[in-house]
Amino acid sequence: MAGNITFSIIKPYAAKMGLIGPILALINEAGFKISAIKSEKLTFEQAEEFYNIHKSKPFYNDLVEFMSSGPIVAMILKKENAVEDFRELIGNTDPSKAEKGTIREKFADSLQKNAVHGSDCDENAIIESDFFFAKKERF
Ligand code: IDP
Ligand code: MG
Repeated sequence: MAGNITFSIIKPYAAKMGLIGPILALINEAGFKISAIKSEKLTFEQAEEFYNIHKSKPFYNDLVEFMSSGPIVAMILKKENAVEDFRELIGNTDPSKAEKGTIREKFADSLQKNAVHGSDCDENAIIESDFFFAKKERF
């Protein structure tokens, strides 16, 4: 059965460019409830751990550097079928391939600076949520 939470990050460049509000508006309009939210700046080591799954990829080091380059907004989002529906809302990893109206199509700058993160499965949604949020920070 599909889970009802996903985890998302508004990435540094989008946050810096004033896109937090517009991105949250699209998330809200798509029917997601915000269960937890905070702004923080990851250390290089924290970003390494978060993206550990991509350690062997050629883009790993640049990605870790980028993700620790400025403040991000982390959030847990609630909705039926959250992981799949959120992946649909954000669009393809590569914004040039993202469907019209998706968050990445609208707000991404590049493949790396693609505005938002979204969990890829229920198991990772839980792992990623636990990485950022204590129980008392979730509602
Ligand atoms: P996803 O964010 O759509 O799940 P992943 O394949 O998990 O995509 O990649 C994680 C992040 O790494 C992407 O969101 C993007 O910021 C970055 N990334 C992925 N592929 C590339 C690449 O080929 N070049 C540079 N950055 C990449
Ligand atoms: Mg991914």
